[in-house]
Amino acid sequence: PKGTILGYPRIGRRRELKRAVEAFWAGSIDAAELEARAAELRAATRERLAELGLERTGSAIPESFSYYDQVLDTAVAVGAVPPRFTRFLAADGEVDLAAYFTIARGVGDDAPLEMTKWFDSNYHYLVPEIGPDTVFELHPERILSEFAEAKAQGFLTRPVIVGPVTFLLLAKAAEGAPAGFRPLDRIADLVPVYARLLDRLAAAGAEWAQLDEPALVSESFDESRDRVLEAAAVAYDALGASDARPSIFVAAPYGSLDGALPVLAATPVEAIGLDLVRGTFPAHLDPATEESLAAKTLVAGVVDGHNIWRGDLGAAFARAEAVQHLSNAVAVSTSTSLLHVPHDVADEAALEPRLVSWLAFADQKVAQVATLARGLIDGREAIETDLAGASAALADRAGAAGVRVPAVRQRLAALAAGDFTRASYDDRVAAQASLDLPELPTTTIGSFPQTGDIRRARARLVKGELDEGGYRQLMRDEIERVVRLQEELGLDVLVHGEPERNDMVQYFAELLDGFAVTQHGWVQSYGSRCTRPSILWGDVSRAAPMTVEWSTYAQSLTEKPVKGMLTGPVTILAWSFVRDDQPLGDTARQVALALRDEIGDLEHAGIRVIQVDEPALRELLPLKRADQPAYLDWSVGSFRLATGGAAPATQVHTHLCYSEFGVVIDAIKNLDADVTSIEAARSRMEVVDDLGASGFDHGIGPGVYDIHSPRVPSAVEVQALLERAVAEIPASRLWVNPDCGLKTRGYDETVASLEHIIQATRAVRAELTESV
Ligand code: THG
Ligand code: ZN
Repeated sequence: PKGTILGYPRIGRRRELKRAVEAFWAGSIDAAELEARAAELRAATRERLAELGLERTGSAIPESFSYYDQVLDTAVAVGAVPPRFTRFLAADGEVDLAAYFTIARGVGDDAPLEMTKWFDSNYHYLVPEIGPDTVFELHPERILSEFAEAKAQGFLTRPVIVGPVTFLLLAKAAEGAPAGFRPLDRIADLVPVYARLLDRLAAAGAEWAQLDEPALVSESFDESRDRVLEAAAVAYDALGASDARPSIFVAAPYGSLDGALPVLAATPVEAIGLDLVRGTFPAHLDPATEESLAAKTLVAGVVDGHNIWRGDLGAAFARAEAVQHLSNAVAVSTSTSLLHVPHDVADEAALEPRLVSWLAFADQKVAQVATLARGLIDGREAIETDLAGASAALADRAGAAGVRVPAVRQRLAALAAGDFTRASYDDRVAAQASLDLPELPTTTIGSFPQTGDIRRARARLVKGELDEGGYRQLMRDEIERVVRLQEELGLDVLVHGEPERNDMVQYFAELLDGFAVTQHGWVQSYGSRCTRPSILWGDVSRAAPMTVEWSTYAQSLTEKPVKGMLTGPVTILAWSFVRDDQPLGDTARQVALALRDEIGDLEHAGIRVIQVDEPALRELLPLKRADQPAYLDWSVGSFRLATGGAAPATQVHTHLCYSEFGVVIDAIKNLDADVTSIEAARSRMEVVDDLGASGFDHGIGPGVYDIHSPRVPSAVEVQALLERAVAEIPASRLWVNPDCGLKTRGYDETVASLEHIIQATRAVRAELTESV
């Protein structure tokens, strides 16, 4: 085929899969019903993709469905299920749906697979656990049945699976593996299982299989590049050598293959997918590589799969044409799976039509691919109207009011170095003594449980069943309850609990100029959980204070300091769809200035502690080392710009979570926050050592309660974590807090856990007093 996509959203246009999966978990539908609904969704997806212009029988349509996560699917397909879950499997090792979700979600004391970010996206995958003794064993049932299901529907589709190199690089060493063991050590044992899978697919009639190898574009793994390339060579030479197999398409989204391109070119794989949006094609190729590539299909990923802009279709076509001299088999595709974008802009009746004309969600991207494919076959003239339409939309967007706002630009242009710097830390500590906090101050990260009542109130407000005044009163009542609870518990720095926020980014996007929000633009974040990223389309500014009313109301209820709660500029960008017509750093500084004004207003209203969360600081770190310094410069700079106007007496906190922060420790230091709370409970406080080693010398609150699990830690357990922290960090700089916000937890476990945290803190305070 001349046009394809690397993957399609699987959650459903109206989140049908989320609903079905959650109904299955709740016991209200059985496995057969879940299977039936999923099959219906898959069938509708195939029909839709054909309707949008992908060939029905040309292996153009990927089988990229997953009930939860594609990395888990791959682990299950190769039999890499951690021993703690084997008791849930059938006698022959097959993983039924109930077992599959148990591995994803854990049960009792058996922790689920760890979850972490998928490349530089807001999608989270489950981390396979691989040890020296992991037995790889093929379980192709689901892959084969979905392919057969498509065939019965009249489609010849292309099965998609995570490739062996990426699979092992994304895995972590299983518990008990000897020091120095790396999952990649097992490549030679794993590849034969993939070979058998290919064999089975060929027997089932598959003509192509897609193996996703995004790890080949990344330098962010704890493995040398040489070893990674060697593994790729060994794996694809071996897979290519098998005699009964479909053609192999290795897809490499999220960046440039660089040195991995000659390596893949030298293997027998039939097609290579290049991300020509985020990545580039090497300027020079050695003659051997040129010769091998000429015999392969080059799949030019020229339609951006990771954002929602309609973009410059003519330029995309030119990029596809530019690789045509390298091979006479060039196809166009999306640069990445469309997993990262919502289904269809046509569902957004409430968006400005003009904005809609600038956008392309998954279905529009598929249509763009089909158009470009037609252009490759029939020539540019055949698609000239489509290219002109996209260009006109782009020109319209560039000139539209709000895209460039002179006042915002002038303010940005007038920034000086001093705007990024606060008083010295020592002066700030002295000024903040008036907060009169005890040793080991206790606090929470910001949100309290979002109860059904809170969600229902918001839903009623949106539907017009509750007026603004009634809604505000309900939120104030909730804030009062949360403040009273914290006083009873004995916390030192309180929060208002954020009942008024649907999402920590969307809340701000709805209030800032330059953003639009969608009604149905859901994107899978992990498992059945979705977010609705906002669209940052224009220059950003703040029309009015955004949080002051709630924070000052909370502060009016108590003598204890209440933290003002803001989301930082990097996280606002990371969790939105961001304009692609200017450097991210410029956009981040616009957001930072809006937050800076908010901080000023909070200070004037008497708020003395202000937290600016940056959980996504690590997420946007570029995959290539060479690009990282520039990123760290603008990301850290934007945080400092947001907080740089705070008075010395205002205590600035930040919070980081969802990632391994070891690689960005210096950046965390450079944020220059007075206090940093950071996820640490699951990693047994490793980050404390990293921060200690880096010379970090400001306040630090390593999380002592893993809020991602319903488990309530005992006071003894928390005390042990705190004792470990006190051994590393002077007590004068140590804070006590959970790992993250409490919004996904219930009240019972929240209250119990916070009680234990307070008890443990009191015990450690007493130990410290004794030892003086
Ligand atoms: N907001 C945004 N992105 C995020 C997080 C967030 N990315 C990282 C991390 N947190 C991902 N975690 C979650 C946790 C919960 C939910 C989504 C992502 C969630 N979503 C609701 C659901 O799917 O039912 C919908 C929420 C809503 O109604 O808006 O619970 O916090 N942007
Ligand atoms: Zn967090």
